[in-house]
This record gives sequence, C-alpha cells and structure tokens, in this order.
Amino acid sequence: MNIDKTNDPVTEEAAPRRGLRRVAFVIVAAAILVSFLAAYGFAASRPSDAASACDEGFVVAGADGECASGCCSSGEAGPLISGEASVSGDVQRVSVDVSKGYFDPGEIVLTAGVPTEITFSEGRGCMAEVMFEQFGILEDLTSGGAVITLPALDPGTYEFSCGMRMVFGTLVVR
Ligand SMILES: [Cu+2]
Repeated sequence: MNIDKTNDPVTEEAAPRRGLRRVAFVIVAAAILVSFLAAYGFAASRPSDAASACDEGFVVAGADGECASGCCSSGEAGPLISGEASVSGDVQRVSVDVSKGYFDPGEIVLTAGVPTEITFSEGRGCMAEVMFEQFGILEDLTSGGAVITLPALDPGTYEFSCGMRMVFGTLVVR
C-alpha cells in the first residue's frame, strides 16, 4: 500500500510555511549577493576611473580633480606653467605653488643681476622639500612653505627640483 504524502496532515500544514521560508531565504541571499557585487563593483571602478581620467604617470590631485605628476612613480613633470618675477627696488620676487604636486610656475623668468626671493607654498609628500642643488639649498616646505633667497644671477638657465629630484623647475635668467 502506498502512503500518499500529500495527504499527511503534518506535511500538508508545514509545506506552505516551509515554502515561504525558502522564498524568504532566497530573497535575503539575493539581496546580500547584489549588495556585495554593488560594493565590489564600486570599489573596483574607482582606481580605473582615476587612471583613465589622467594620462599615464599622472594622478588626480587637488580639489578640482586636476591631473598632476605622479612624481615618485614616474618622475614626469606636471603641466609647464611659466611665470615672471617682479622687480621691486633691488630684489625680485615670485611665488610658487607646490600644492598640486608640481611647481606652479615651473618656469620662472628672472632678471639677471638682481637678487631673488622665491616664496614656495606649503607642500607635502613628493613636494615636501624644494632643492636648488647648484646653490646648495634644500628647504623643508611642510610647515607653511619657505622663502628661498638667491644671489644676483648671470643670464642662463638654472634647475631646481623637489627634494627627491623627481619634479623639476627651471629658472630662466635674462
Ligand atoms: Cu618628489
């Protein structure tokens, strides 16, 4: 004789509940899986977004998402920005912003024969120091920046860099 399970009163009562529980389990499992994949996708998409936003060797820097030199990973310079010192009396002055990971300006036009004061902004990381190697100058920029004084120079070009010699700037003396 066959025992028909659908006629079992215990099974009949428990079956709908068991089915509900199974559906609930599948929904919860699916929700967990979807949120995990979403979180993973979000995390995975971020570095590739940053990489595609800038050319190779450059990183996103600054509040405006500007691309700047990756410095210690590539040694590439940032955008070349030219600036000129203004002569006032017997000194010429110019300010350089290093907060974006490169020298702004990176090409500084100076007047020959006039002592120079260059005010560097505060810098960190790669731009923690500025170096004028041929003048024996290495200054820390991490606490409010620094003012570099240079003697009156002969016409020519002079190089400066970050302390690691990874990001460079040029003095063009005319
Ligand atoms: Cu550096």
